[in-house]
Amino acid sequence: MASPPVLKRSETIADSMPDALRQSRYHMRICFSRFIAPGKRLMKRQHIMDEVHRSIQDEKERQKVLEGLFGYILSSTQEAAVVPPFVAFAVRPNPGFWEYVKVNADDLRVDGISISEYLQFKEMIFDEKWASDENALEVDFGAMDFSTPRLTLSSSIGNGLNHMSKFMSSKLRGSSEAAKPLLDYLLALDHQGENLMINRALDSVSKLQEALIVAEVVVSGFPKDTPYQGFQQSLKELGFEKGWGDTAERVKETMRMLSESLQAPDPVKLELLFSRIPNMFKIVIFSPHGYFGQSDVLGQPDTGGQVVYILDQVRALEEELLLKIKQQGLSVKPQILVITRLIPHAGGTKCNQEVEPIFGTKHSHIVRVPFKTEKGVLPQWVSRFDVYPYLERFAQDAADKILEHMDCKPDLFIGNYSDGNLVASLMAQKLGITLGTIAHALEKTKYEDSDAKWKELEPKYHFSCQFTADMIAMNTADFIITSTYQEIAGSKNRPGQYESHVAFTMPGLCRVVSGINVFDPKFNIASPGADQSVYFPYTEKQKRLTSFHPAIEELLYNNEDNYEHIGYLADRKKPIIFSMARLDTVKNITGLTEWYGKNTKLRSLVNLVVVAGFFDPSKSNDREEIAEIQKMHSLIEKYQLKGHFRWIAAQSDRYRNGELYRCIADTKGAFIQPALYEAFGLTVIEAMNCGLPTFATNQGGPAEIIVDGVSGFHIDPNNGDESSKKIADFFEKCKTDAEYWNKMSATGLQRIYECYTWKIYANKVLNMGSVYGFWRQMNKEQKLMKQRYIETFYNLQFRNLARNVPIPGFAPPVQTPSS
Ligand code: UDP
Ligand code: LCN
Repeated sequence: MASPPVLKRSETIADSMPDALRQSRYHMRICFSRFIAPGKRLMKRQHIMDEVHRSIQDEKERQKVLEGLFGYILSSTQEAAVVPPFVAFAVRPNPGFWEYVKVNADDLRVDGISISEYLQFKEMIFDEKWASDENALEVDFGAMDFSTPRLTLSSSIGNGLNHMSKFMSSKLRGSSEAAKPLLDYLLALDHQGENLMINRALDSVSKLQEALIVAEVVVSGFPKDTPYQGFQQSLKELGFEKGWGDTAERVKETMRMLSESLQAPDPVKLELLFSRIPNMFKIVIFSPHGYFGQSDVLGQPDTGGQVVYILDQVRALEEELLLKIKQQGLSVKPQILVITRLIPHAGGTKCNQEVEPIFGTKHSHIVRVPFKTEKGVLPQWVSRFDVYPYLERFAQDAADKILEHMDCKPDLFIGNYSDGNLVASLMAQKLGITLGTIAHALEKTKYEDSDAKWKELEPKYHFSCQFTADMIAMNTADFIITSTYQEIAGSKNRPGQYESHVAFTMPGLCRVVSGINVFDPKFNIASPGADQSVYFPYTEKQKRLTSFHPAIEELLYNNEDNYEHIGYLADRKKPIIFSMARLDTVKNITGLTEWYGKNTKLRSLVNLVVVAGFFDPSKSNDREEIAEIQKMHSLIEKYQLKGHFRWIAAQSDRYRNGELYRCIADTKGAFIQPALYEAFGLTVIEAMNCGLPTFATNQGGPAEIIVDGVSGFHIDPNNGDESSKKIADFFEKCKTDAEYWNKMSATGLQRIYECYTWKIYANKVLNMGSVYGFWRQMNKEQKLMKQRYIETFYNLQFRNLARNVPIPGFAPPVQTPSS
């Protein structure tokens, strides 16, 4: 078979496209006149391909064109803005790499164009007047990034820490002068006014180097396991303070790492050194919107995996901090605060309580701060899309609370989601603290053309605020934590969530020619895990939470409808296919219900059980959820699902949920995650941890978690027939091959243990805090300049947008199902 055409490295699309068009000029003329015939429009790849099919009806001819260079260019095209006689293409040959060209449909002339020109073509479709306004606001964060190193390979994206260490070591190499930033950094280390590692006696690189040689000799004279106190005094006389290690062996190792880094820094040693430096004791994590709580909140609108993630993250970070501090030979107590919103009308949850210790930790708390308006404290829950007017005031109030709870400035801020990232950015700028951000999901990619059509969507989603907040946070962040590669740079065919912020336009508001650069080494993949004390394999019989079995039996098989479940399973011998999610459109629980309803073979093989939302639309105050509830009821009727299908209301007890996954595994069933798009998908790893074979969407994170056919299966949410067939085929195969189910269960677990645990995560994130904290200081000047640009953007753009989001009237208390 002939290999598919690829561009030579030196060739641009603009160079190669004229040849590609020339190869089949006759057909190209027809194609391009079809492209432009309906007038101005935005075409996605599929539309373009459809038009090519219609233009070249002879299959052989079409095949020839599509297998050639033109076919390759089209298959790499994400979209095309048609403004007759021009068709402007946005081509993405590889993750992170984009090129823009325009073709004149009349004479097939090709010209390379800039991002800005391409975006103007696009704007012509949505807002012609604005597109031709010479003074339309262009946003260019890239213009400030002149000294930041960049990765060059798609495959290196997300591996920023590694690259940063290389870059830093090259900067520190060569002379005492070059190594001075490291000395200054160490001299500034302290805990509550007490020096750590070194004191002012060692105020030059040469003094430090000489003292290290002597100190190593001193420490070598002690047995390896001698505690630090055994030789503390001798080191103090040389200018050394606590923080090097808890035993003679560890102190010696750390000293050697520093000596080597001062002599000739190498990235691996430098990264290791930074993983040992005592620079991290207090962390503040921001997640304003909520319900954010530890019980009775999951399944509420907007309260899903983010809360699970943060609570598990806190436990993992605290554990890792305790270990590190012990190994540093210090007796400092770490502290982690999660700052969220206090909701007076908390519907029976603890979200109206100001301070709550976090279960499973010794030193970590949730601290709640209310949203204040001119009329006073906002009493009710508001959707995450509507939180923007409250955030500035929230950031100020939260800063006071943090300083009240911590007796000194924190060492690291971590933001979560657009609102938390914005608040953390404002505070990090003000207090000069290292900032890591996490998106969980960037909304931009969830809604097609959410940028170009922002005006239409604005009343419902306020994307103008959200995308502006996202850009402010991405550019303020010292490092960005993502759960998967695809979150940053997508896959071969689909741009990543961050990548979609590289260049975009919101006609009438701003044209972003450089929002973020996915080759920036601030991007790091650190995937979360699932709490393995809750989600463990169904085979671990002695650990199984059998006390839940009667309740789970009731939940699955009781024939009466009640407030917790509707529908019933007539044949309980069949395996169960199971799904659990918030009842958002994007979770596509209604899609799964429909696939099941339509596929008679699947219905004959398995029962369907879903845990999602409520049954009564009047109980929900979330726009999307209400529509989904109504759709579920109509599907149950349409496909006569009673007897095969059980709909269980949102479940908030994670221990019971863990056992529920395992009970589904007992039926030799499977977990199905059918989302139209899923940023990561915690339920996928929960199910896999329980040993449940898993089918998950190929749109987003799960495509990376699961290796299709090896550790689970991918399903296409946009092709229900194919997906339901794939599930039915699996169960059919299990009938003839008794071992197949066990094999898929075991390979899923293996994948989890190799890649998705909280221990791996916590270690990586603390190392990021340490390395990027140092880089922040080395790169002070550039950081400051960019900061001024961000501040201007915040003041002139974001504040006005946030003011336009309506503040609701104060509502009376609401009852949630759990209250
Ligand atoms: N969850 C739950 N009860 C429900 C629905 C979901 O406890 O009724 C939990 C689920 O176990 C998982 C989280 O909420 O821990 C959902 O996370 P995921 O990443 O799958 O989706 P998100 O809701 O964050 O979009
Ligand atoms: C938000 C989402 O949408 C999920 O995909 C993630 O798993 C969750 O947050 C935790 O990061």
